[in-house]
Order: sequence, then C-alpha cells, then structure tokens
Amino acid sequence: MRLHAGKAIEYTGSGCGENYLQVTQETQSMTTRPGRFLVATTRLLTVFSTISTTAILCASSVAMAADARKAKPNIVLILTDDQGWADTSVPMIKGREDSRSDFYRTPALERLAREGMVFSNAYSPAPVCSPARHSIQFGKTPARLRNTCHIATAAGCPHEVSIARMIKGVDPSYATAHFGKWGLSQTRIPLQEFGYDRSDGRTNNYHGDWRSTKDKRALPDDDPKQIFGLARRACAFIEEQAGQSRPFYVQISHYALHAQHAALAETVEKWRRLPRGRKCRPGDYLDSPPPLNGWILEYAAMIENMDTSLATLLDKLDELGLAGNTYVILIGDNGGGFRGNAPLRGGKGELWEGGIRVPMVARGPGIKPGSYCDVPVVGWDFFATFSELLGNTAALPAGIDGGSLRPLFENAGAGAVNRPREYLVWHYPFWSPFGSKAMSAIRQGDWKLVKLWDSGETRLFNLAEDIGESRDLAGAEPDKVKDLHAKLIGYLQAVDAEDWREIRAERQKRTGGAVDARRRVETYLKEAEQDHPAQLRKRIEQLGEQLARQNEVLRQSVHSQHADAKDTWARANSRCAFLRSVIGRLQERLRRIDKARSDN
Ligand SMILES: [Ca+2]
Repeated sequence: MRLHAGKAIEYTGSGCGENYLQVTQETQSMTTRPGRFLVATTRLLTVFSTISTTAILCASSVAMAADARKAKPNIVLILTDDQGWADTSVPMIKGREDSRSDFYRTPALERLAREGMVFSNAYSPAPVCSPARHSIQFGKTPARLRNTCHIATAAGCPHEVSIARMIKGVDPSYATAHFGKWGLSQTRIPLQEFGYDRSDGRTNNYHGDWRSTKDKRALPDDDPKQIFGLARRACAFIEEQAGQSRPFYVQISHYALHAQHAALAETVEKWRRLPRGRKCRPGDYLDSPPPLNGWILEYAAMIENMDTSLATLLDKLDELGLAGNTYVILIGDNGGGFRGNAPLRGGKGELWEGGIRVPMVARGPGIKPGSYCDVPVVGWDFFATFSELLGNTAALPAGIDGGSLRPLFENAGAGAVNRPREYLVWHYPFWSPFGSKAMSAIRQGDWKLVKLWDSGETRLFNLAEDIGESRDLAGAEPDKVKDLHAKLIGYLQAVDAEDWREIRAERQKRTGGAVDARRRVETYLKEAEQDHPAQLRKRIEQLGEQLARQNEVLRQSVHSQHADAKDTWARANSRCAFLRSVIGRLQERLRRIDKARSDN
C-alpha cells in the first residue's frame, strides 16, 4: 500500500503477504514495518478515500458558522496536565463561585469563555495521564483500549487510528502537528506514523523538566515547563500553514501543571504580593524554598504563565485573521487535587468527580459566545467531533465510543451527544501512592454509580444535587443501582476490560513481588491495630518526623541538578504519600477512640 499524504490517496498492492505504508510529504519520507496499525489504517483510509476532499461544514443558525462554510475549519486542541477543575478564574458552573478559584488568575481563559462555551460537565477519560491521552487520540474508552493505568499492560494501541490519521483520511490537505507531552508511553511508534506532520517526538513528563533524557539540566529559566516554547512552535506552525492557505489541526499538550512545578521567577514574586486565597496556608509565604513553602506561589505563577501562552495563541489567530474559522478547545487531561479539589470529592488517581471532572472551554464557528453547556462530555468525544467538523459523513472506525459535540457547539450548549451508548463508563482497576483504590464508574443523566472493587461496594450519587458525592443514595435507590451496575458490568465485559485482580498480579510481578503502596498502608495499620491511644500518639509523632525528613529530601531534589534528582524526588514523593496516608488513618482512629471515650 502506498499513501501520499497532502496529495491524493492511492494504494498499491502489498507484496509477499505484507503491508507497507509509505508516507511521502514535502519534507519527509519513511517506510515502516508491517503491523496491525497499518491494516486498520488501510481499512479506514479505504473508507475515507471515498469522501470528497471539498466537504465543508453544514449550515448553522449561528452567524459565525457562515464563515465556516466558506473555508475548512482549523482546530487547536489544548491539553493541560493535572489541572484541577476549579483551578482557573472561569466559573465552571454558571453563577457558582466555588467552581472557580479565588486566587489563581486565567484572563486568557476568561476571554475564551466570553467568546465561547464553558462545559460544566466535562470529563477526562481517565484519572491519570497516559490512558486519558490514548483515549482522546483514538476516540475509545481506556477500558476498550485495555489501557487504563499509568503502568499499562497493553501494547500501546499500535493498531488504532489516531485523530491526525483520521483527519488526513477525511481531507489530506490538512496539516497536522502535536507539540508538547505525547504521553503514549507504551508505544514506540513515531508520531509521523500516527499522522502528525510536525511534532516534538515521543515526549513524556521529563521533557517538561529537563532538556532531554540524557541532558538532565533544568530547562532554561525563561521557558519553565516549555510553556512558552510550545506556544512559539504552535504559532510558527500555524503561521506557516496560513501562508500556504492550508487548513490545520494542532494539539498543544502542556507539561504544566504536572509536578515538578516551575514558573518564571518574576511571576512567582508577583504572586507573593497578591491577596491570598482559600487554599493558601501561612507557610506558603515563608522565605524558604518549596515544597515546605512557596509551592502555591509557584503553582499560581505556572498557571498564569500557561494562560499567557494561551493569550499568545489567541493573539496570533487574530493577527492572521483565523480566529473566526478556528476551533480552540482547552481541556484538562485528568483531575487535579493540589491543595484539594473542592467542591469536588477526591482528585487525580480516583474516579470521584475530582479525579475526572476537568475544566473545558471551547470557541469556534457556531459556538455561542458566553454560553454554558451542562451536557456531560468526555475526552473520547473529540475524535468523532473533529470528524464531523471536517464534514465527514462516512462511518467511523469500529469501536469508537465517543459522539460528536457539534450539536452542542451549534445549539448554545443544549441537546445531546449521539454516542453508541447513552452512558459514560470509566475503569481504573488500579491503586496508587495517592491512596486511590481500584474503581469503576458509570454516569447516565445526573446519576453516577461508583464501584469499589476491593470491597465490592457500590455508591450512588445524584450529581445535579450533590456534586461533592457526599450523599450515597444506593440504599434509597436499589433499582437505579441495579440498572447502572448491570450496564457498567455489561460494558466492561463487552470490551473485555482489564480485570483489577490481573492488574494487581501484574503490578506485583513488575515490582518483584513487593507489596503495593496500598497494601503497605494496610499492613502498617494492622501492626498498629492494638495500640493504646498513647502508643498511637507516639507512633503518629514518629511518622511525622519521618514525613518531615522526606519532605526535606523532596525539597532538595526539586531544584537539584543531580542526575538522579528525578528518581530521588519520585521515591521521596511516594514515601511522603505513604506516610501521609498512614498518619491520616491513625489520626482518624485516634479521633474515634477519643470520641468513644467522651461519649461514655
Ligand atoms: Ca496528567
């Protein structure tokens, strides 16, 4: 098979029973090994090759859509990393003050919201990075992709069709680029084979901290987390395509706001002088380095720097006259939790709302300025959305779980997303040093059911009335539990999702039989089970001292230039998480004992 990207698509026969893909572009040419990916791609492109390359958007009642009919729309998808749902200055729910920060400031995102639509019920596909990124890229749930954990056992989805490959199948004239954190760490497939003309390569977290995996010097002071470099590269790419009147798809995947935190020094100092917010603690403002002090200032400054890069992008689109014909969508890759996630429950690594509900704002042709959308949407919807925005009417690849958001875009946020199923399913059969447990969840309408695999318990919440998931209605609504549980289990079985017990076995195999973090906590707590209150207090005190020592290691490794600094940081971080978890549980036990005594 031979494929000429950017020109007409043609196929030649495969020899010796093998399929070969050759991508010929203006500046690159490569030959790849045969693989299931190529077979699937061949099938998809066979479908897409029948589509007219002049397909344009259908009519819309909204004025901006008229422009879209004249030209092929451009799309910019911005993925932020570990950004909490309420860690922006845009209310994620209209009129609800606690759905935005009283401290962090994101004026460019405010502008995007004024000119576009805020999605109040936007979800990430997973509570951690890698599965979420796979899911967005391929339009399928992590459960279906069998890629649910950041230590995925799956082979990395080499046979799946990416967003960029889909776009080029619909219309080969599109230029495609990915800048920043790729995060599909289980695959060694180059991004060109996933359809990206331009990229930073197969990057991961550490590219946001170091110059390269071999050159472990910190990034230049004027480009923390590559925030500004990403914007520069994206703007240059967009300008280049504008010069050639070529439509484009650009994904900007920020390394921010993932740890390690970093920001311009002058921005940090500015934040030190600003009024303090609810999440600030007195120690944040002491004159010593993070993590003991100052993290919230650096985090706030990092959010501002990232927001400035959004402003740079929006200004560039204005300058090039492309704003009216370009969709700009910003969404978080998974939940946050730095300093809590109120009013949501939980955070990264969990399927409570704090782990999966993320900030999302979209602007573009047909999207009503200043509007809000309450309909639940999720990262695996983008594949189908972009397909429809490009005018594709052919069938999507088999197994796509998402639906197009275009009806919501063009109906002021009202309506529904037409997916193969009327519910959303998350599957996270893993537990982490953050203290999370193996969980699955399903949402249909306002109802959400959470399944805790270790105990087999189910919890039911009405999110319209209880966004904080504080009132379990499982006992009061047995029929609803039965219905949602059956759908959840049915879906997981239908897609042959990973089993939490297999994941546990795999985890133990990888760690040489060592017990996982959660079990370490349980083992420790069992040891302390017979403690008297005085012994418990002593134990908590000792653990507190250990935690202080680990915090010091953490503090020193954050800005260390040593080659092992990142590994040291990761170990200390894991130990801190373990210690905090144990201390928290022991303090809870102590409180219960004290309360029982006072009640008597
Ligand atoms: Ca992340």
